[in-house]
Amino acid sequence: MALSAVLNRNKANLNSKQKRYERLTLNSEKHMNRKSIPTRNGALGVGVSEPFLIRFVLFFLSFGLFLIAGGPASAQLNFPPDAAFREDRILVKPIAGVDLTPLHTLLGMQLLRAYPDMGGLEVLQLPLGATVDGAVAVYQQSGLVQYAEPDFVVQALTAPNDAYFGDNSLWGLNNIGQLGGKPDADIDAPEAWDISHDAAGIVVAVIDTGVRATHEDLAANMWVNPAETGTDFLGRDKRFNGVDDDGDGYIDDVNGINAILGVGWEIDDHGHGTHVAGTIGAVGNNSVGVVGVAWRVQIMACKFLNAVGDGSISDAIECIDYARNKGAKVINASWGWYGENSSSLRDAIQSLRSAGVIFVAATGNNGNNNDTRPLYPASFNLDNIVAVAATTRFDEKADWSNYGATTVDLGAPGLDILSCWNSTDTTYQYLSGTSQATPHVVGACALLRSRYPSDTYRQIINRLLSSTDPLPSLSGKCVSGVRLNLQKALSGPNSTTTSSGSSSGPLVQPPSIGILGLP
Ligand SMILES: [Ca+2]
Ligand SMILES: [Ca+2]
Ligand SMILES: [Ca+2]
Ligand SMILES: [Ca+2]
Repeated sequence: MALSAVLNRNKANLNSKQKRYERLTLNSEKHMNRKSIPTRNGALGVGVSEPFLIRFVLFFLSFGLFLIAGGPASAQLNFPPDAAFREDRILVKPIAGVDLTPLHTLLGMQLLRAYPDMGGLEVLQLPLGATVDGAVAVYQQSGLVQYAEPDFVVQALTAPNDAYFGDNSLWGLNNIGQLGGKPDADIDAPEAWDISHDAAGIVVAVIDTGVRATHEDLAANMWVNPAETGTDFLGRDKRFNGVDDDGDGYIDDVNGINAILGVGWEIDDHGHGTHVAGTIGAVGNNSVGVVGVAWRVQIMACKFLNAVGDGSISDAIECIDYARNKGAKVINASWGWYGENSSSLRDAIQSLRSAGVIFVAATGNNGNNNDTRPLYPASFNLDNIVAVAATTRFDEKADWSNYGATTVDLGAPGLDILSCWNSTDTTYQYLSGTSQATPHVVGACALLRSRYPSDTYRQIINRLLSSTDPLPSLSGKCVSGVRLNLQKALSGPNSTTTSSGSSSGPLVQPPSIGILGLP
């Protein structure tokens, strides 16, 4: 019987904390004979030794107290006050070789997802009445996990926007001083496009609110899952046959997934993801709308942020896993949160290194110093993360853009960026934020990966960070003190490496100016 059921049944009969304690102890002991501990293939990894039983009684009791009291009265956990998390899930990573199944069963926890490529990371559903604090404490105290943590909530990083239409100047790509801006405060896109404007073979995952895949300036550049197209043995179109043709757990996942609902088709009910997608890769030279940094690219839409721009770590991880499995080489993460450092999200991003995936993350819109107040995932110290601040049409750091001399890599245009919008197939809108700066860098990464296919992810990132425009406004505000310059980045020599391009480099500190050799 699930622990929660045992405790809930007993709850009605208890009328004092002391009695609760005694009764719980009894109930716990009742479950502590050897026959009642489920095992499977030497499960629990430690056998049923006496010290283990004692430890088990302790955390069993601990969990029970959390269930009854409904709060973290005796918890040793100390989540930041601004850390929001889902109340129905936690994430745990077992010690290598340990099967947590018997423990899950005993506690009434349901295994929702498991990720072998992320060290066996698991997403667990709590039983009715259990608290996150209690569940995390029980797993931590079990001695069977590397960590257990809440499923924190993250948010889209768009600053308050003043939406308007009519000014079609994409100043970030080419600034000729429109609207009083500073000429050439841009990424020199037209000059770059003389060198390269297509990344048709590169899959870029937009892990966000979804993407309006039918938008006139995006449809031709949406990634299409090859295993969910064509016709099945009954002659039906695999895109709509209601069958999971490639057995990946998602029915008809043609352009991506909705990890919130666990379904294979997604819509953007917010707009943020569609906007990001347009900056990366709105179709170029098609006589409509805007133009992405890459004219041709494959945009994979992985939705985990809801209609108000909130999403959970567990759903972000599901998107990361999907993107890697489906061959994405660059990921756009225009979201984040302050507070607790999530080990599971860090593990998920680290797992991308072996597949050579670059993870580009927004740094936040509160004018904060991320060196002293980290914003994750941008602030994780992983060498496949590029953290992006926002610049203006004057080549200033946007005053609301976060910064960090050691935790932010470079700047890119992020103020008043025009791109595709989700309301109709012909709608465009201005938005501002590090969310809008990030996809400029993602588009650049896509073009770089296409132009230098034998480069490792670190070599691509080094090209990005070493061939740039130094800005006084970013000096001391980020690692490189520079703004993206697409033309310079694409002008580098061919790689001298003989590697496959998917190999990973060593885990190192974020690149320093000395390593990068600024021009
Ligand atoms: Ca220019
Ligand atoms: Ca499928
Ligand atoms: Ca199908
Ligand atoms: Ca266009």
